[in-house]
Amino acid sequence: MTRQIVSVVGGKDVPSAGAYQSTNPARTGQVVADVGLADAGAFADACRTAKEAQREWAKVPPPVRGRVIASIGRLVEANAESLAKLVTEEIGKPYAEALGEVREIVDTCDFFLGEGRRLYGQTVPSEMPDKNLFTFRTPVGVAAVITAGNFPVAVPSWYLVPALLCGNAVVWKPAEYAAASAHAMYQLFVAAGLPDGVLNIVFADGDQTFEGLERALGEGTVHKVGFTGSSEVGRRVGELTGRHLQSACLELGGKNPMVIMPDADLDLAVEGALFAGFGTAGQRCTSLGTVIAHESVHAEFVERFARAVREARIGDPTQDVLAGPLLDQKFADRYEEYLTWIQPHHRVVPGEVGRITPDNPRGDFTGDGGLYYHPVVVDGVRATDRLFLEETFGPIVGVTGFQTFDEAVELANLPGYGLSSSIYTTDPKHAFRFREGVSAGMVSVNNSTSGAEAHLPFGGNGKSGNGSRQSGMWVLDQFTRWQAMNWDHSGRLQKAQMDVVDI
Ligand code: UN1
Repeated sequence: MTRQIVSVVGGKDVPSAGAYQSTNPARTGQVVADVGLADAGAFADACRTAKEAQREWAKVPPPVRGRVIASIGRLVEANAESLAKLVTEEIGKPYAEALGEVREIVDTCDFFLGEGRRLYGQTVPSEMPDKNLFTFRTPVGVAAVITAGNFPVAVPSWYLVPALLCGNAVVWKPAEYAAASAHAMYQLFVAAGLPDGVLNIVFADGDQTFEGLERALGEGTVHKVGFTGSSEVGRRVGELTGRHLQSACLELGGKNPMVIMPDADLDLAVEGALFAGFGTAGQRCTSLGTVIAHESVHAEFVERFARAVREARIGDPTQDVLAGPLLDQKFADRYEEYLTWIQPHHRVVPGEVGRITPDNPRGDFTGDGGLYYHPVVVDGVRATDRLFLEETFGPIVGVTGFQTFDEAVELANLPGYGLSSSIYTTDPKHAFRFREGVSAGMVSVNNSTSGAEAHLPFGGNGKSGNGSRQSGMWVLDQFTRWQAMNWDHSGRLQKAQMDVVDI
């Protein structure tokens, strides 16, 4: 039965101004949910409601808020299989991965429930006698969180959990094509004991969201924006928030490089490249963009990589496969455009390109009518090629060669993104030099570019973000602001910088 879902603000369903259908990409045409869309006015109303609710929520002692986070974790854990099944149905993510994604919400809750009992401030020495200085973390207020659908539940939890723990209210705008998964997660969060209005979910298209956000920023009802999505939209979000003197936490695209040194374990590198390039059908922000292989191992690597790609299982995401279909029709359309970036000087391996259909099968798999694509390795990309310079979101990986280590680092940084990166080497010197030289916020050694753990700082530089970090204790700086307090008990006015104590 098709689910009917609408936005929920202050605990109440919001009347819809438009409609959208979220579909199963493994069986095109099968509707997963009828989604009612809100307009800009409803978005701005949600932010006003959130601001009201936030006042009371901020008064709840942080350890008590931590207990609510603990309940969220336990509820998500108890419902992990049904939530993961829904993620698989709605975006075609293989079930084992979807379950891992749900696990990541639980990990995030486990990490932050204890933060409710810490959320430390500091005592700081004063330059004057009989005076004490302190710092406190204060909530920012209302966070508008806008998320993509490739990680429809885990990545939103990176924002929602710390934001709520820190005493903020949230208006969450998930991707429409993953609306049912987001709505199911929202219901688990509120069932754990969040008061009405503290967490609100709004489904809206991009234009209405921008307009609503602009209104809310103008009215002073949004104080932080968390955004995960493309660099292009992230730039617009950053401009908008900046114009209103608010800040955004931006987690954007990547062109994540993998450097293969001559001393690398090639089988391990192939395994890492296969998972990073074609796991999640190449639709992670941390997916592998280009392999940069030393000339002495380049040909051998490509041969082994092509063999592994040929043997990889692509198909029904409810089964044990490396990858299922692309997320949604709009991603399939964009992916077909990336395929036009392939040039005559490129060598495409294993060979088949494009959508998997009865006319263009992959072995005996004919595509089941879903948005399945052949995984493509493009060897011989040049540093000036579009395929080398721009993010592609889907199952396509470029390969290029290098001679010196410095050249490899330069190539890794050239596209101007800086999210994830990886080096395969058995020499610690090269691993640490790579870390120093690469512009990425995340560096893997002998491991895939994707698959970061939930308690490390996650985020990028350059076109991948504005330097903000999600996850772990570092994200607290996004959802709290430091407040400084001084308390003078000398009984007289002591003037800083003027009443200097001499020794
Ligand atoms: C994303 O695609 O937006 O590190 C996030 C990873 C995952 C998160 C990806 N844990 O690959």
